[in-house]
Amino acid sequence: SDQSTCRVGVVGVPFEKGQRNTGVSRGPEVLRAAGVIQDLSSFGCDVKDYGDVKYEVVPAGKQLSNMREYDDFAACMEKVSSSVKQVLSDGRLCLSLGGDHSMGVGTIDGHYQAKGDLAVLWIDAHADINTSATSPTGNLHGMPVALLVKELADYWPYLPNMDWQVPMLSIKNIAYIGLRSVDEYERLILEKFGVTAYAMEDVERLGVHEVTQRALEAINPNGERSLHVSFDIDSLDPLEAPSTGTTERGGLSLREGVHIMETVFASGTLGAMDLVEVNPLIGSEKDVKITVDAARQVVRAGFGYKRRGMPPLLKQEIPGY
Ligand code: Z70
Ligand code: MN
Ligand code: MN
Ligand code: MN
Repeated sequence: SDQSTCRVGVVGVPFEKGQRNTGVSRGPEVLRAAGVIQDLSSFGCDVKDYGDVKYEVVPAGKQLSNMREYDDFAACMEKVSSSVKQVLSDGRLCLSLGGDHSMGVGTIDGHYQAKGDLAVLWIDAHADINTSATSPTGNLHGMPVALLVKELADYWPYLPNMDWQVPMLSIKNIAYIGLRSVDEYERLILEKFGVTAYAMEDVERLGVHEVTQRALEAINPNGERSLHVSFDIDSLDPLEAPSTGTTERGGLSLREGVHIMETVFASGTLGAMDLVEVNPLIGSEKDVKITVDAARQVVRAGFGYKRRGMPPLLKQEIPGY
């Protein structure tokens, strides 16, 4: 069976300086403690934990306007990129556990370096496509997509300590699912470039299966590109994932999130997945458990777990007496 060919490398990114809430940096630790890795091995994946990314800051020597904590971001994402590239070069799929969504710059850069031209599925309540000139907050977790796409390269100032990162994605090869909180200039960018974007009303109109199929068809019609799925837990409704920094009501159900990832797995194109923005310091103990359980279900669906059940790994005979 193809179960034995499921090889995964896990990278933890305990980075939270792309936004203002303390606690997201503890995402990797709580996701591991809850059993994300055992979840995958329980149905046959060969999982290797590459540990958490560490970095040392090199001050850029000048202040970049409206990019909070830029020095830490630039230093950390260079390391994230190398780790993801290493996992993929070792012949594994890469699961990156965040951490805030600014880490998408590192994970997608590393994926590109290992696999070349990519398709990106960005599952999020937010578009994360502000530049430093359009961002209303200066928070870097609202900017990763704008840093990655070629079409917006000319809208950035020179970014010191980011020479390792060259905008490489074609904006045509990105699709969004789950949008419901998009800033004005983000909307302008999405329209100007005709970005494939399925907002919540599209999920309502078409259903989650059709939306996912159309998104994958738009960004990877022949399935020849390696697929990067960046899953922001705030894409889910706050009833399903309360422990995150920027909740937006009216989101995806957990079932819809799982269905998206099952459809992704079935496409056979997944190269790497990010699971980001789980913050165990937000909400009650129960809120954290609900959120972490939701994250685990979404992740295992992406790597091949079936809700209908999985056959036993070892003995393929029905035991008798
Ligand atoms: C807003 C900004 C954002 C995540 C919030 C919010 C962005 N558009 N991203 N939560 N994951 O600050 O740019
Ligand atoms: Mn996000
Ligand atoms: Mn978000
Ligand atoms: Mn086709």
